[in-house]
Amino acid sequence: MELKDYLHDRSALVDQALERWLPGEEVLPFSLHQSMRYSIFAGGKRLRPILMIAASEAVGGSAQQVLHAACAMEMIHTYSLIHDDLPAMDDDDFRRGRPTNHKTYGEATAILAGDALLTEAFRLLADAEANRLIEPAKVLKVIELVARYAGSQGMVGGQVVDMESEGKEIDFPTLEYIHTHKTGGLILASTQVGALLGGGDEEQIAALIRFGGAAGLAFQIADDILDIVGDQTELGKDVGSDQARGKITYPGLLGLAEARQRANELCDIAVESLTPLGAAAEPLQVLARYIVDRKS
Ligand code: GRG
Repeated sequence: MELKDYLHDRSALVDQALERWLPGEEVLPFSLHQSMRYSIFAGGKRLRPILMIAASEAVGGSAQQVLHAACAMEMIHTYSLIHDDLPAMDDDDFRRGRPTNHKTYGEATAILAGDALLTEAFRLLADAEANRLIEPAKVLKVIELVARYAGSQGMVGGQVVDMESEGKEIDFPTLEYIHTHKTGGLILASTQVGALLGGGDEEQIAALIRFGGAAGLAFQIADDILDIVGDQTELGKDVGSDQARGKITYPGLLGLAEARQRANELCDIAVESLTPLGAAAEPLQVLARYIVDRKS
């Protein structure tokens, strides 16, 4: 399987669907929809929706079965990036290779664009037309799952512990809590929802939960490493920001070599967990490697 083609084809599908589901710039209020679209179409990797599609395909489902949920996940991810970049949080000037949302539209509109993306995501997860072939109980389960992984005991919770830990000595369990919640949550949600909506059985869903957990943590360790050794232009955002903010990271606690080793071990765990899925899970194997080897 050629990773470049796979990423290109699946992200084109996601982009077309986002284009269809997000209100256009000509819809009132213009500035809000421009701001939402500015960040959504700024060239993100679409990793979470692609993982969701790959998880669905790995259990014998299709991309079409999960496309609305995949777009919802990208909207939630993009809202988190817009809010994370705000002056009250990381105060970043660049994201996805362009000025951050608040630098372009102002702080108030950026806050509201994030709010609207989060709300629109849940509208889409509940959309009657998008869910017409899915049993109502499964639709509710997906909504509940995504809310849990994104909320106070998921991504938002991880962000709060991350903020409160800045400039402090934190222990390994706290660091792992931050990583698995702040970043790992949406990645795990993506593979779990992909497995559910793709029609996976219990064993297949359990395999994709294990995969998502390991891949999510590996993703954040790789992100910590890129913040030290990555290229600012390739990344499309500032580097060195973790150290500047006094954030404890995997390489900060373990050193670069051991952090790399841990990311590779997690990648192996993720790949091993795919065994029950057979050849249909090949794209997920390749994606797990990409998560730790990526340059952006
Ligand atoms: C503000 C509620 C709230 C949460 C913020 C995820 C998060 C929590 C903040 C993002 C800060 C950050 C840079 C975390 C590192 C991991 C991460 C999510 C990186 C960006 O994800 P990519 O690399 O980005 O998938 P693209 O732009 O490719 O989609």
